[in-house]
Amino acid sequence: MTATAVVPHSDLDPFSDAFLDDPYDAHRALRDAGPVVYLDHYRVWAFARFAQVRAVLTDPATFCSSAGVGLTDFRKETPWRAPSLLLEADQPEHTRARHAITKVLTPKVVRRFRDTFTQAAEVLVGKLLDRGTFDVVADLAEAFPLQVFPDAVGLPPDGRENLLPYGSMVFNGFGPRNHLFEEAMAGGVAVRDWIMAHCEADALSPDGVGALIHQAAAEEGYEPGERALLVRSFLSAGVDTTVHGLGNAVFCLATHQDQWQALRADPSLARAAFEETIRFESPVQTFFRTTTVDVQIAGVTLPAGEKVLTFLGAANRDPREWENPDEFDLSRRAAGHVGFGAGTHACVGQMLARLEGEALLGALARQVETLELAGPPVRQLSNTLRGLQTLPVRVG
Ligand code: 4MI
Repeated sequence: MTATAVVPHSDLDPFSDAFLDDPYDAHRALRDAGPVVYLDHYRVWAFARFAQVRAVLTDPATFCSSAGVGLTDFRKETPWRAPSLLLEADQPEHTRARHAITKVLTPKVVRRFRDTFTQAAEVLVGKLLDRGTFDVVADLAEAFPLQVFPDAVGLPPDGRENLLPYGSMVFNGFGPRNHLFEEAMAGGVAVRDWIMAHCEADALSPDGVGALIHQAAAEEGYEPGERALLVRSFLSAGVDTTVHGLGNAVFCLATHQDQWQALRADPSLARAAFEETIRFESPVQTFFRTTTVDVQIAGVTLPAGEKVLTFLGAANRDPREWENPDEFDLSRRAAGHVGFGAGTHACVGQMLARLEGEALLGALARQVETLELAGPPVRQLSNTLRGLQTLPVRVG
């Protein structure tokens, strides 16, 4: 029998507004339907249980990335931008790109940013405390990464407003051509041009991470155009993801006052709070892979050349793996979640992301006594990312 005959089917649309707005009931339904589910809407195989998501991510030879990690199959359709040398590549090309980047993102370089990030976070939180009420998304979750990350990369001060619209194109671009995809891409030519121009060595300050990438990539034998594409990975992956992670973290804390009190009592829990946020409200909800061969998984054979969809956010709340998964709990061991992926493609910037989270949540814990919602949070829908558009709070 063919796999489509034995695998449970679902008519859920994981890229519909309703699903993206509140995915957790649908995640449970997908997990409970079986270890692998066929999504009739997109004709793809879906994995929502932790064990299978992890198995897919840690077998890149079988579940490849070079056909794209969105719905678009690069073997059949032209992608909206040149494929990433890092994200949308397999061995050996991926290994080479990854090596150029890990050569730069050493523990030493990451340590260099600790003081800068911490100080910037303390200053920003101090200003917001003076204001009393503010929008967490614009004034904190966007403002902070938009300052420290482009500084770290070595981008000039002008034009940074292009980073978030570009991120929106990247992350909505992984989904189907629905209204979110079209809206993100509309009028994006100027944004793309700015991004590509600022991946070039002459646009980057000589002491930043971008310049180091150019250097490391040159040593690996990459041509100038390819070196710029490696910098593009930073500008694609480094802003929207952390914006959503930081916004989600403050949202979780403001809506779980016991956990906020625990963090205030012990600001050294800031790192744990960020990690638990990545598990509980995973900023990157989904990624696709493509089967390279007929593959046996959970007792069925999936054909070669097909898209499979991994639900990272659902895996991170799978009760088969986690105790009380729907509880936001700083004291749990959240390590091992797949919010940063897993295996060879696991987030290469995760140490920088954690540093941003630790700096910002630490500053809040040290300076703020009361944190409460000052209005209804509004969700920002994205084909890939989970996060908020606005989050009004009052602090004291
Ligand atoms: C996981 S988010 C992400 C990672 C890498 C790239 C984009 C987004 C890229 O362009 O390499």
